[in-house]
Amino acid sequence: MRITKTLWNKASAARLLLYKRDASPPSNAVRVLGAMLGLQFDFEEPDLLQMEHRTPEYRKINPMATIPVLKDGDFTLAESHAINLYLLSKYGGEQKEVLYPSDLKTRAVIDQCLFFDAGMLFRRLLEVSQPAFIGKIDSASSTHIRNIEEGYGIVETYLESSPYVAGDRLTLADISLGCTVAGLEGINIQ
Ligand SMILES: N[C@@H](CCC(=O)N[C@@H](CS)C(=O)NCC(=O)O)C(=O)O
Repeated sequence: MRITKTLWNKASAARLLLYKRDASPPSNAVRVLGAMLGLQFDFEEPDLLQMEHRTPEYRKINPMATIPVLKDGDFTLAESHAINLYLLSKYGGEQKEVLYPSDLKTRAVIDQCLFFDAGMLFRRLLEVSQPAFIGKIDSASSTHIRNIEEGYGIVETYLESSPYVAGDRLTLADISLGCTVAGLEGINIQ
């Protein structure tokens, strides 16, 4: 049998374990990169409605009490953007230079997009999806909608000057922002 990196994660026989949910944009960003790199994950799916991510046991794994979380052997890492940077650095091979080029300014613009996603765009999605998920609200408020539209406007502005958010090629920034935008598309704004 031909052993490829889809069967064995390159340079390591350790299985990758990902704590995720299917409807979670940051979890999906990790899965998209994993698929692009041919990585295999085992999955754990904490039930967020049952607050399984707020238990003392889960907080030992991730004090932030969020998904995704990656376990690579005995190494544990939370925060999708940090996880993707780690996975790309460790398993990316030739994709490293493609998805996160070493050119200082190109990389800085990608970082700008990753921080924008973590600090602004995804937060704005969470402001609606989190209370909706636990039944506190049944529709987005005008403030939610205004904030989301402003976030979309920023993405659109980036895309006015280049085909991808951080330049001429698809990078880590498109993976994270693309998954957040896909999540925003799921919000029923009327
Ligand atoms: N910036 C974090 C955001 C993680 C996050 O907030 N994930 C959500 C699910 S999509 C979560 O764990 N929510 C649980 C909670 O906030 O209680 C990342 O990119 O990993």
